[in-house]
Amino acid sequence: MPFELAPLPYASNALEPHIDARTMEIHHGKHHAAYTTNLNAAIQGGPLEGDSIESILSKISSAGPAVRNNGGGYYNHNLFWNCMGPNKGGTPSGNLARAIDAAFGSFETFKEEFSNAAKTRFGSGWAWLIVHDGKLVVCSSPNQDNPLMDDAPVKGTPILGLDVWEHAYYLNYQNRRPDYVSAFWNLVNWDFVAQQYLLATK
Ligand code: MN3
Repeated sequence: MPFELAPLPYASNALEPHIDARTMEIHHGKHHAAYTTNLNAAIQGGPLEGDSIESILSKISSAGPAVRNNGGGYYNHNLFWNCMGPNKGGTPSGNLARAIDAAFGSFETFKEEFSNAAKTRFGSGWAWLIVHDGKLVVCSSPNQDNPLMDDAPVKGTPILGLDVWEHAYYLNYQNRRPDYVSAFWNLVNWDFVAQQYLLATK
């Protein structure tokens, strides 16, 4: 079964005014679609065909750049769309909130650390909140790399991701990545992130 592009979990204009509909349409319908198509082409007929995306990423060091870039792009955007939603934002609750306090001291400190990771990632890449050995860690990665890759400098299971490629924000924010990062906090679907935290710590 080839990988398929899942529809966005909300309308393309649902994240306005924080992320505009045109950006979402191009980002999902062109960029994410291309990663999906190109991943399928890159693994077709090879030893990775039929593997789960997590399994492919866990042995990415022995795959070529087409599998790395498109496999990362496929996985990262699936997570990213689900990490956001209309009328979200606010703060996490329950076990996730306690884990954030334990790891960072407070939610505000966590937000600052994650925002800094997003703002200071040079060029194209991602900021992450991951579970590493049962603990929460903030990190970032270049290009479409992610912490599930076996050769990542910081490894773990991503539970929240923010795309800081220019294609994610340039139409609306141009060079103002910090404004886009600030706006992201109005969109975070903490229920989804809490589910991912539960799965990653089971
Ligand atoms: Mn992107």
